[in-house]
Amino acid sequence: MTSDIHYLAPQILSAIKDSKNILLHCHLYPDPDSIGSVLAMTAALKQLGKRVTPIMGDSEFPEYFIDIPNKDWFVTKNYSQINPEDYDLFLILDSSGPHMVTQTGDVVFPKTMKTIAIDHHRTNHINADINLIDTLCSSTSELLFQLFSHWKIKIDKDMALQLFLGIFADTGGFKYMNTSPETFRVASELVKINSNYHSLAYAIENHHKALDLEIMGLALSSIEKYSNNQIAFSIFPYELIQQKSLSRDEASEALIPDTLRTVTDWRIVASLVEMSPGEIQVSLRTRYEDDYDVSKIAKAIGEKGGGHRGAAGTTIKQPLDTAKQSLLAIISELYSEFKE
Ligand SMILES: [Mn+2]
Repeated sequence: MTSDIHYLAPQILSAIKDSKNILLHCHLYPDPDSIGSVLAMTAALKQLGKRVTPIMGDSEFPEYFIDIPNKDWFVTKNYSQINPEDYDLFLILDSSGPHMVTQTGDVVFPKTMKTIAIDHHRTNHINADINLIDTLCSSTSELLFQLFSHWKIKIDKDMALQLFLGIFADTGGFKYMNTSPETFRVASELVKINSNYHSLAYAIENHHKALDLEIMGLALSSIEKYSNNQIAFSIFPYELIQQKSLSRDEASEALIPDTLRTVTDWRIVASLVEMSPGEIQVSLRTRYEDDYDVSKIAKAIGEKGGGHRGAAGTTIKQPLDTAKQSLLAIISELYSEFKE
């Protein structure tokens, strides 16, 4: 789905101009695209003379990104901790569904609050009042660059850095398939405004704690292979989380799908972490995006599943062994070559 930015940019701008109090949020486990797009949009709205509140959302601000400018603009609250009725406009950035607004409670949008979704996920199902969903865009940050051009917003040094790093992170440093000539053009424009991105770009890709490596090691030593070694899962049971007294954030280091994807023989890989008994977080990858679409697998199996052809995630509410079997069953149902 591609919505027409030429048609929607003026509509979104007039909704902004008509509003008095605007809400922004970061999604769960916010990445540089979530944080960068929210901070750059906050700056743009300030330029337009608007009152805007960016809330941090469900997760804490990631330590590796602490040097990003204006991070103190965030209000450390999630959607359940604010009163949505205080706002007349909610710009929902980089979030494919209500579960990315908050997972701490039901997501209800009051009638008095207009909603606008601005996103690049193919699985977006927010159904806001206005939906600018450009699935050909690498990132929400790239989409905001275009939106700001339509609105004739001046992109300052801080905004340029925020948007560049959002693009950098969502394209895996311009390696993923979502990187287009337009992505490079936008990145080039941003780097002309602020070329001082190197240390933060390095920090995005390299910010482990010693404990992270230990957890990854445990996940790596748990790999199970199926369908003639074409499918591989790493399995991290809740027992290990208890044994090591890991927080949810620490346990999420056991999600190692990108490491699994480095193995050329493995066509589809998944990392399973049992966050609590019967709650399995699943992260899926394929390096063969022409042949497989892991977002289809994620959508078919779990709650709140979604993502991209090469990378997707979901949560399965089943016991660990059942979840594993269901995942294998869905994969072979969608791709008959894996039937054993
Ligand atoms: Mn994104």
